[in-house]
Amino acid sequence: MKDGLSEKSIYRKNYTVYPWDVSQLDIHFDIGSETTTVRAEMEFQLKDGARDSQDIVLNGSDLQLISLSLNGRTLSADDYVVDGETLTISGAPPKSVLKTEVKIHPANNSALEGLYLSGDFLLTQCEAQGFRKITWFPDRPDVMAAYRVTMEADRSEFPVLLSNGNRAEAGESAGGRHWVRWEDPFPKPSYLFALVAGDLELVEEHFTTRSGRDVVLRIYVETENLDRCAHAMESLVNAMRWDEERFDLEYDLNIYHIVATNDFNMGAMENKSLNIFNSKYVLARPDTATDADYQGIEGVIGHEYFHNWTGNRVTCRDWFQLTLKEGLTVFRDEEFSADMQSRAVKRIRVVRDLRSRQFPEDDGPMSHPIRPDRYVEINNFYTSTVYQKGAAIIRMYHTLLGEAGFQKGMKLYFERHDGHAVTCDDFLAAMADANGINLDRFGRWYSQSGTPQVHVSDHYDTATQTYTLTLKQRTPATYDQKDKQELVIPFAVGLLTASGEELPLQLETGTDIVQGTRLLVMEEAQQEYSFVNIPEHPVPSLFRDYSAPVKIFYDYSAEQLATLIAHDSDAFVRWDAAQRIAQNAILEQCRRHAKGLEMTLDSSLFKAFRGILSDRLADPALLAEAMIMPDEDYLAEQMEIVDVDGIHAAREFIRKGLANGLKTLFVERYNELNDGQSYQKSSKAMARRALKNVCLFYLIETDVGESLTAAQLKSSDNMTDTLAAIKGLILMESPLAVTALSDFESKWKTDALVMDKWFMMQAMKPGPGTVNKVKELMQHPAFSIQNPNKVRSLIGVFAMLNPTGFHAADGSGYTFHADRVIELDGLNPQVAARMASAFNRWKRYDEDRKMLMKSQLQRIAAVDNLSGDVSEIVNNALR
Ligand code: 7ML
Ligand code: ZN
Repeated sequence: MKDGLSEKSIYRKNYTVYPWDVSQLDIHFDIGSETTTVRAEMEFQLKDGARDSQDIVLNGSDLQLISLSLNGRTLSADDYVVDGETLTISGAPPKSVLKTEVKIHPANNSALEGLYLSGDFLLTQCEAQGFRKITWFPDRPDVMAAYRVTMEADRSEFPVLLSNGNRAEAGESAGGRHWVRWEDPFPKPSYLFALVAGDLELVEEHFTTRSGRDVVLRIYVETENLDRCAHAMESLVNAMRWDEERFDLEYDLNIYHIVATNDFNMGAMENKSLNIFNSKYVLARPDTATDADYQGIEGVIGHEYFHNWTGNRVTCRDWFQLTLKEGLTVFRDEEFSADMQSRAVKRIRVVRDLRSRQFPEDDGPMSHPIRPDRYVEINNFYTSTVYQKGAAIIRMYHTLLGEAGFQKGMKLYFERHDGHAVTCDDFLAAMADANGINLDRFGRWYSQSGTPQVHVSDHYDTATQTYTLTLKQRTPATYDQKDKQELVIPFAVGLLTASGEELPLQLETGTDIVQGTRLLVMEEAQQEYSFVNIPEHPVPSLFRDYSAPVKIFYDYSAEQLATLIAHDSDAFVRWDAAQRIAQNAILEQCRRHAKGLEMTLDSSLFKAFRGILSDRLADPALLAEAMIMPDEDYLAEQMEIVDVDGIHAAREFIRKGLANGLKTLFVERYNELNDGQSYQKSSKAMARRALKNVCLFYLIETDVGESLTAAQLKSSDNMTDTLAAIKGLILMESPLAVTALSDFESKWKTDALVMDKWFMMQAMKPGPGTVNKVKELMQHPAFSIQNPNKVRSLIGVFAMLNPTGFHAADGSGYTFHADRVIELDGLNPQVAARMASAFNRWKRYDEDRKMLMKSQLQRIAAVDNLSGDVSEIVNNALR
């Protein structure tokens, strides 16, 4: 291939065992921001008692080598070969001790991988391959060693010195310096190593595990953030208790540290006993963080904690197995959130996220199975597919086996593999063996990319009172894979009468009768299910609880959807029915808009909204979800050729029509929920705010919008209401938006996380003019292109959440964005690659936009010394 991706690719099929065991790593850090000296001593032992000498291959990147010695002998330049990122020492004896010394330069590390500087403190990020930027080492997850870490630094500059495991020893050294030694009793792969050095403060709590172990929990932050840690701490305690109760898993050390940083490429990192978090997922106070932020913190704190068993105690053999730990841990954090908040609301949010992020990814140039077959840059595979679809696949085991069967599988998985680096096949085998079933065909989910389509048709036979559902599955070809196989698809179904009563389900082929939901398991391309004793043509309630990550096709009538919304017992199905009505209505108006016809309002959508707005029994959070219209990107996915402006116009038209047509109901509900009570953190209060702000989002289209919004802004005592109000004013193009934004700015200008929201609100404003605003905001003192959160809030939000801005017809959004990708590539390739993926769907637009996007992709691809990260994304997109 001309783009060079093939030669640079690493293939899953080429995995080989590392020939050495590395039992012990003793590592010494002489800490300084400009230069840190790293001395390492490691014991190499040939596997299986092999007697012949062998090469030792190590990984390293950007290291200044000072010295290298093997078994006490200093090596000279002709004793080893450095080739790119590997160093090979040939013919090492079966038992060898290697000593290395390197210098690294944290303050110059803008890629935020390895050891780097954040504010005044130093920290590390090693997953996936950052350890090689710290020292020469076999930097691969199947090499697990016991770490002893000694850190030495100036006491006043770096009073806090942290690493994994237990604090073993500490002392003073000359010249105002001090040192601390940490020992981690659990052997671990290098990607779980972490170190933090700086002047941080902490909040502390204790947790007693079920077996009576006292664990000290500490959250380290910069001084000004000490009053924003309470929610994270509470979430951690809840996560620890939940994992004991639901998964029978207990924490295994006496110490658990979390450190928050403003400079982080990802969400957080599960380093053994020293989690490092993007501050966005730790810090919260009612006036600085929204309800979504609070829920995000709970989920991510849970996620990193749950990795201690699913990821750390049992880790991945190689990076192709990433979903082994990530899919499983996302499943666990989803379940944790579901148990802590509302299960139904959590499920709906997960499905929305999967559909609007993972489905397009799987249908685009980066399509890959949850266990990929090849990669150029592993950092590009921390994807929605590996995480979210991976979790959906774990959820299917759970659906097929039930909670008890699933837990039996987990138990066997830990019995077999605790302390080891294993594969997805090992997980599947544990689930199968523990339950005495064969899951071989289910295993295809690991190797097949693309979103399966399930087409459902039905037939009712009045004479025999039999109702037959015919399911056909088909996975369309993807960029990476032409031929597709049949998958195992759990299909949870219920049948309703026209008036909404649930029918007892008896299959023609069996005698048992199920009241409610029946779980069927589809395995073939086409399958028929006949239900007997069905008195009328029923309304099918399909894929209850979204029982498989597939696209569902069934030609529902408006009446059937109305029945489901009003009566179905399954919250996902009710929500999905409402989404279908909204989607049909918007796409229909979009077609009229394209033909130059006047847009009209759909009566079934009106009816559905009237019902939702009059419902005083359902959870307000669920009602809110039902009224949130499908987002513009999701709607774009439903079109042959994306009509950016048409989708926007149609969506706005419908919002305005509903708002004005049902104004009285919206106002009534809004006023009811806007009860003047002071802020509370409870999920009930969050649910009420969610519904209130969805009502407001409609009401801004009416003549009372501005006054309601202004009043809400004035009286708000929390960030959720404040942000909803300012966003409303911006969307209304109210003159009040200008003062609201500048008041917000003066109040929060020195607060990094809150300013992210300020950038985000402005980057999201629809329309072709926003690109100029974004350019201007890049000059703002609170913006920095070096900070990933800032880049995501301003540039990322503009490119990915503002379709009418990014896709401005003159191409100005594209040019601007490509400039940013190129600029970022020189600083932080990981973040640059994420940004570059905004162009991935270019082939789905009209000819003009296609050409404009393509030429920007080509311009990026032609940059000298382009990183492998960005090169993989843009060359894939151009293929
Ligand atoms: C997913 C993470 C990474 C990358 C965190 C980095 C992690 C790798 C790390 C769900 C919830 C919170 C964070 C993440 C996420 C992309 C996403 N091991 O723990 O998976
Ligand atoms: Zn994770």
